[in-house]
Amino acid sequence: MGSKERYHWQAQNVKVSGVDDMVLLSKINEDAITDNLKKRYMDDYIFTYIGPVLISVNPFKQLPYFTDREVELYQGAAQYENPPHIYALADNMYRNMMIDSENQCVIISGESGAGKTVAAKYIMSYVSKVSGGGDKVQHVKDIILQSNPLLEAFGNAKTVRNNNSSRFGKYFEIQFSRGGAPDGGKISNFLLEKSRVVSQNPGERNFHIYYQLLAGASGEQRENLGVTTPDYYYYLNQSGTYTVEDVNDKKEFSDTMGAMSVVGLSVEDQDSVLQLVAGILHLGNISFREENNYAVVESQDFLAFPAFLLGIPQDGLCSKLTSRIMDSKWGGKTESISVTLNTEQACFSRDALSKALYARLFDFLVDCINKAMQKDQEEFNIGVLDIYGFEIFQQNGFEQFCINFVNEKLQQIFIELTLKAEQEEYVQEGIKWTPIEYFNNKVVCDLIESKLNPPGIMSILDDVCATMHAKGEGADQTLLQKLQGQIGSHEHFSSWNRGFIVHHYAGKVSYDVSGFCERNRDVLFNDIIELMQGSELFIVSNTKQANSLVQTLMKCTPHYIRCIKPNETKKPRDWEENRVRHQVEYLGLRENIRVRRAGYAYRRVFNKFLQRPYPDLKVHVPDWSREGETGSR
Ligand code: AD9
Ligand code: MG
Repeated sequence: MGSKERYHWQAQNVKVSGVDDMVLLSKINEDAITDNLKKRYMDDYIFTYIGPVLISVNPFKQLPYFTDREVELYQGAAQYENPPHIYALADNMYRNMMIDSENQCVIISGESGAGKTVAAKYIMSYVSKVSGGGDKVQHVKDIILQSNPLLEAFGNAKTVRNNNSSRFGKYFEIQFSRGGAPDGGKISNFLLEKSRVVSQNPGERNFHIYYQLLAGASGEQRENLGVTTPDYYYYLNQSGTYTVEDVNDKKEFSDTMGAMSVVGLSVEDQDSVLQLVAGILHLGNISFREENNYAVVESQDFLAFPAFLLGIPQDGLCSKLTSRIMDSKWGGKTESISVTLNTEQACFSRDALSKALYARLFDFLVDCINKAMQKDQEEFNIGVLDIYGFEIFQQNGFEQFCINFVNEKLQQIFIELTLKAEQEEYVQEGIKWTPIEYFNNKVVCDLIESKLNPPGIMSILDDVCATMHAKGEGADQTLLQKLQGQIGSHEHFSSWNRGFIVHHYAGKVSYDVSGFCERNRDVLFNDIIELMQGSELFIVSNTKQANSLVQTLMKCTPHYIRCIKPNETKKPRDWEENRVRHQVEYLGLRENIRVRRAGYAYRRVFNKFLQRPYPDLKVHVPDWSREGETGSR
């Protein structure tokens, strides 16, 4: 594809202002960067580079340049030949993998609603379009693409910030044969926001699947599963929000069921999945009343149906929800005794069961998809990391803390590999170099995850959970005191009356400490586990896996997409200057440009350079004379 083709494409579709690569900006400051992004955005052009890093601004509308014509245009083209595009990045990953025989990954970051999941899907569909075929490969491609609607149904939800917010993290590896055909895949999922199963804040919904089932179930399903309107269910009626603008839950239900078939779930499995979904809803409607300080199930009528759906005996469910087996030491011997619960504890154990069941269900679906894409021997892969974005709500709890921590870690990888490593490389090579200052958020990562001296927030939390049997207020208050005592003077930490504040790379977040201990332990009592093992469906799993994720990413050649959210209204062409500038700042784009610009625009490890044919390599020399602030070369 040559310049003629490019001209043709631009003439057809878009006229784009600003510079394609912000390394070329004449001034490098937040205003100039924001302004450049704005000009392009107002021309309906959402992509801009900083060297190899792709910046993408959420357009909140479908744009015309994602057709097969663009797929063709970007295939095999060099980066500078065409306007910046996510297809160019995807193509680059694919070609790198084939030519260098190296695994690639793309880390997509940005706050909630910035467009990460949409970007991930574009990458997957591009790769699927440009790679080889054959029936078996086509089958794998179908699974890869259909896994998206399936996992979104069970793992995404409407939040106040995003109508289709991912409430789990996902690393999707597309595996390729030596010939470059995608013939396998593997999904790793982590940190599903389980608490959403049992409660949601105002304006938010539970996971999509619930509303899909309620809107789309057939007459027979409605009867078998006890399906009625959402306001009937405690697990759906707490937030008062049942619908999402422009979303047809009924149609989505049929898409979800179609996706289940594609990934190979038998009709029986599909029925079990829906039975479990409905079972959890009905479990939530079991309420308790207090009798002589003990919880009793309010109405036996509400027990029978969930017990039936979950495939467990009704009396067993009743006694496990209202009592607990505890070990007690007596005269040197340990005995198990049954302790009756109060209503608060009974609700807690009901909700713990629901969350565990849902998490197990989610893992089951991921396992099914993985089995369907499994191959014997792995050759190369391209990994796509799509997680939930950094979030600041009015009230932030343990879930936000975990989510923001994972984002903090991703920012750290970005810094390590693009800002720190690049600069160190220049120093090593003996190139004259004026260091560029940037905020290294390792200090915040340490504040959260350090094991000792001083211990981080996670360690202190684990410690409190391990030593305190009390739950609720007591344990959380102890946690707060210990945090103040041990890390109270840390520059990125402070406390307030209900919790603590972390000065994250993306802003200060006040966390409400209540519920931290309970959620961290996320206990499901042994006797409930036993009960559920009597049923066919379950086991419990899932913990925090941020660090093993980082190790996986570090083994690949990384690529980055930095997504920017231009407004909170979710409307097209709405540009909130201050919001964008804030993201430009905390994403470190200015530092990124400066490091990039002061260095070489194009470099590869020398022996790889020799191995690789470069028919179209032209060295790109920016006009250094225009700007003096970026260090000398
Ligand atoms: V979260 O952290 O999972 O809450 P994401 O994943 O960053 O968030 P998402 O990709 O879900 O955000 O984008 C939010 C919404 O913005 C989408 O549902 C689309 O309506 C809209 N969007 C995002 N990117 C594009 C795009 N390239 N073209 C059109 C887009 N619409
Ligand atoms: Mg998402």
